[in-house]
Amino acid sequence: MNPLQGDRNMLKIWGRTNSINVQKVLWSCAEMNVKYERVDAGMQFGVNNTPEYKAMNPNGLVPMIDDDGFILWESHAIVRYLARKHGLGSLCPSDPRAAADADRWMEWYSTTLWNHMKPIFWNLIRTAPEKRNMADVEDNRQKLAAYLAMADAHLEKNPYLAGKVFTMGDIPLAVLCHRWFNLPIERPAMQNLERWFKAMGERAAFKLHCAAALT
Ligand SMILES: N[C@@H](CCC(=O)N[C@@H](CS)C(=O)NCC(=O)O)C(=O)O
Repeated sequence: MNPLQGDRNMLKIWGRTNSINVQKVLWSCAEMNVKYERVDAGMQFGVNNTPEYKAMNPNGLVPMIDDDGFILWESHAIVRYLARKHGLGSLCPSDPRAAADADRWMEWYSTTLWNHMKPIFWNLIRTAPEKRNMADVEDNRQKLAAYLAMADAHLEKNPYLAGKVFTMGDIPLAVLCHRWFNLPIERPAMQNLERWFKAMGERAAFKLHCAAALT
C-alpha cells in the first residue's frame, strides 16, 4: 500500500488550510458533516512534490483526496463528487438544470474570475512590496470588478447564485470574495454581492475554514 494513503476508510484530504482551493473542499465537508483526516501539504509543508504524491497527482498541487482508495484532484471536481455523494438535494441540487446552474458559477470562477484574482492576490500577499507589479494589480482589479458586477446584477434577483438556496455553486465565488473584500484594493460598491457575501460569512462552515486572515 502507498504509505501516503493511510487509513482507507476515512476520507483523506491533502492541503494546507490557507489555500483557496483546499478551503472549498474543507467548507463543503463541514456543510455536509463529512468527517476527514487532513494532511498539511503544499508550500512550506512540502509533500506535494514527493514522488509518492505525484504518483497520485502528477500536477503536484493541492487539494487532493483519497476516498477509500478513490483518488481525486481538482477542487471543483472534489466538491462536486462529495456533494453528489453526501449532499444530493442540498449542496448539489438533484434537479439537472439546478445542478448545471450551480456548475456554471463554479466554471465561471475557473475560466474567468481566478485569472484576475490570482495576480492581485500574489502581488499583494505573496510578493515583497518592492517586487510588486502594481500596474498588473490595477489592470486585473478593474477587470475583476467588471466581472463581479455581473454577479452583483444576478444576485439582485436571486438570493444565491443558483437560485433560492445555498448550493456548491456559491462556494468558489465566496472564497474569492473573501479575498476581494479583504485585500487593500479599491472596490466599487456592489450592494447585492455584499449582501450575499455577508450571508456566506454567517455560515458556520465558512467561519471555520474560510474566514482567516489572508496569508
Ligand atoms: N485547479 C486546481 C488548482 C490547484 C492549485 O493551484 N493549488 C495550489 C494551492 S491553492 C497549489 O497546490 N500550490 C502549490 C503549493 O501549495 O505548494 C484546483 O482547483 O484544485
